[in-house]
Amino acid sequence: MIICKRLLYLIQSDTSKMCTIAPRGKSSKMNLEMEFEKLQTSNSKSLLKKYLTPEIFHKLKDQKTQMGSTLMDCIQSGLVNHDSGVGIYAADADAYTTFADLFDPIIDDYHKGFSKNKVHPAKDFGDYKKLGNLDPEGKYIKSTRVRCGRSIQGYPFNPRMTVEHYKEIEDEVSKTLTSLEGEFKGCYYPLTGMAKQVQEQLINDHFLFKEGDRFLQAANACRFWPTGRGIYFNNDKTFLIWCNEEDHLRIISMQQGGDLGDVYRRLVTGVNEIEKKITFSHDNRLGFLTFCPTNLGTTIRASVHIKVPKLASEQQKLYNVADKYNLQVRGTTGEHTDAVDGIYDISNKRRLGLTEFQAVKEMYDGITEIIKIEKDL
Ligand code: ADP
Ligand code: DAR
Repeated sequence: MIICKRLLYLIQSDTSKMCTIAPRGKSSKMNLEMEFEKLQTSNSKSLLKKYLTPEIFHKLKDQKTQMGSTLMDCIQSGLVNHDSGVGIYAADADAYTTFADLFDPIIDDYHKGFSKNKVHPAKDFGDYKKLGNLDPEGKYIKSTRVRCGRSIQGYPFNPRMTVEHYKEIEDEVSKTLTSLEGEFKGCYYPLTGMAKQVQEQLINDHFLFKEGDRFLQAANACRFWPTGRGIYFNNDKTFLIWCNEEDHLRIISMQQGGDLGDVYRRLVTGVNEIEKKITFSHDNRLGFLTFCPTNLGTTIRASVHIKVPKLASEQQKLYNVADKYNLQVRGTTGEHTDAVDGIYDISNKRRLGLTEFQAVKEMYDGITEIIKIEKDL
């Protein structure tokens, strides 16, 4: 694994703020039946509660995938966090098949009509030249980002990964990325040994992922932290890769301003380069497989950091418009955060059942409408 020289002088082994999570096996000490009863009698609005009926529970509770993943491995986060929106993650690629009786209705519900007989379309990045700059005058959009997730074929997902799995994936990913050329040329920075102030600055600048939130911690997605976790980025920090955060890889293109066409061009080119060297986990029906079912299919989230003060003067008005255009509104520092200084993270909500280009185009059209509404208010 190649550690970038310029960080060597910053290296300090500060592991005080490690992501705390029970060692593997603690959650399996959770009594599955008891936790299921508690969820059933709670006022949770999660999709897990909605679709894990007693019949489905008793049918699946003793099932295991070929890699040994259990129902508990998949639902432990939703059992602990009753305020989950979804409440389930796949412990490995097979979990989507072994526990299909539970995953299928949740996937259908979240992705607004992806029934178990529906098939995700073949990968199609389309023509980036059909997208342009959403805000050429620079009045509303601070920055634009497009990301996708990828799992490496043959490896389990977080709850079933060993520390060796994390290290092997980090080695394969860092070796592959340090062979990139041109605008993608850059360095891999492991979280292990990264100085806290460097890590915090990268997080504050929206480049690096935060340490696992309670949903990921309860999903056993933070074990052995920070081992095997890290970030790659090019010299301009416009092409970045997260290693072993929520997914094995998150591939990200981002830049200041609203030129979605250029951001998308860079992402597509970068993903195609990486896919020449690493085999990704892909399913004929569900598309690219990810840890969380909300990211299946294209796994694409195209977002802008945008200020629309008139529309956002009544937050519900902004949310209503976003719903109309299948957009999701997040806070300034990402999921489960609030807007700071009126800057919202608005992105496409749909990732499954449409092509990569259609997902990004849906965001393009929605943001175009939002800016038009803001101008007319
Ligand atoms: P993801 O689903 O990609 O993991 P998160 O909501 O976890 O997204 O956000 C990850 C990081 O990316 C956060 O720091 C967030 O502020 C940042 N981010 C998301 N969209 C943009 C954007 N358009 N411009 C700048 N940073 C962004
Ligand atoms: N908070 C969890 C996950 C929702 C989707 N976000 C991801 N995958 N980062 C929930 O069930 O609400």
